[in-house]
Amino acid sequence: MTDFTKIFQIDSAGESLHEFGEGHINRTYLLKTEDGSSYILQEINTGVFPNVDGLMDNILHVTDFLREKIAQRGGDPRRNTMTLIPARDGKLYYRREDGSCWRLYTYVENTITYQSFDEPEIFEKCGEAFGGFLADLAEYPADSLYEVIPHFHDTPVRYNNLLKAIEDDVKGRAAEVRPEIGFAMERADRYALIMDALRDGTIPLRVTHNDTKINNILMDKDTGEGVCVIDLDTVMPGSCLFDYGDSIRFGAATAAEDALDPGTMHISLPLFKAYTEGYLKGSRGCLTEQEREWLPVGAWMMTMECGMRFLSDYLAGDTYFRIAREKHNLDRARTQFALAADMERNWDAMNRIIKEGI
Ligand code: GN1
Ligand code: MG
Repeated sequence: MTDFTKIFQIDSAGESLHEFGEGHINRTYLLKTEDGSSYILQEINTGVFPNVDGLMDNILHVTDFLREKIAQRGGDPRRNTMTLIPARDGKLYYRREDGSCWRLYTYVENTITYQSFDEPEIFEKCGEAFGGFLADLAEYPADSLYEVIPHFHDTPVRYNNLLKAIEDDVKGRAAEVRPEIGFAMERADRYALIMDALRDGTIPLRVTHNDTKINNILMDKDTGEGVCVIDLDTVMPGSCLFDYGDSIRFGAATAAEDALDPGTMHISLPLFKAYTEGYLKGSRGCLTEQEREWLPVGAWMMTMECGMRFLSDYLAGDTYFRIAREKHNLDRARTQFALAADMERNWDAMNRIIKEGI
């Protein structure tokens, strides 16, 4: 095994190294060292994140800020946010001779992550954790953040990228996905809703996480409480509707993101309700009335957007999201569109739940 003590500021040699987690972009490993400590080692996807210095500066500044906030409210800064371990040369990551970039975090012990669950109580805790993340960063100077992936949740831009991928049709796959293309096109007049509201100030620009899948929260194995929000790569200025919406997309769904049968994909209203309650509690009253009212819009928008991103990547030949099987990205796109359609069918019920929570 590589001698990690020569690369990062750790003193004990590696004992085991295993691939870890479910991310589609970076590669993640669990490193255990001889002194019994554990670390998260990640290879940063430099195709997706070409400016690694900008990315890592963001993470350092945001975690420094969070550490102070957490300490102020009596939390444990070593467990409630991520701790980077610098490389031997003092940099925040290590660039290998082959150009690959690696970073090391301490591992937060006694925690688990969920891919799915049926218990609303767990999802409510996730909502509380992501709501807390929003509230903790409410005073962070958004302008100082480097925009890691411009237009990340700009749904009209994502739609245009889809149109471009259809036009290019580099793999000759467009003919096979006509129904999916039609589904995305029929809804095109709604994609600018959130971006327009951000631009005209109807809803505020905030510092947001932007990738709030439930597997991006570490939960305490014993108490079930959310311990730490992870995967800070896409922390950028955005809307809380992105964060809330992406969690609903992933967690309030009755099937996995890549389920083979989109017919099994529905919105679970009990899970939707539980997350909403947790998010409103965790965000400690910082949401405006308009933001609260538009929470279902966020859920629908993030689901459509993610479906369009998967579909675009399928058409482009699977160059962005890591796939484990043929048509993986098409399966993902189909589940997302099925979920968005089911949200449309349950639109009144979703809105009623939000109203009751206000
Ligand atoms: C990617 O890396 P991971 O799995 O946390 C993607 C998200 C998507 C998600 C879909 C940087 O997240 O935007 O919503 O896949 N991250 C990036 O599962 O593009
Ligand atoms: Mg991610």
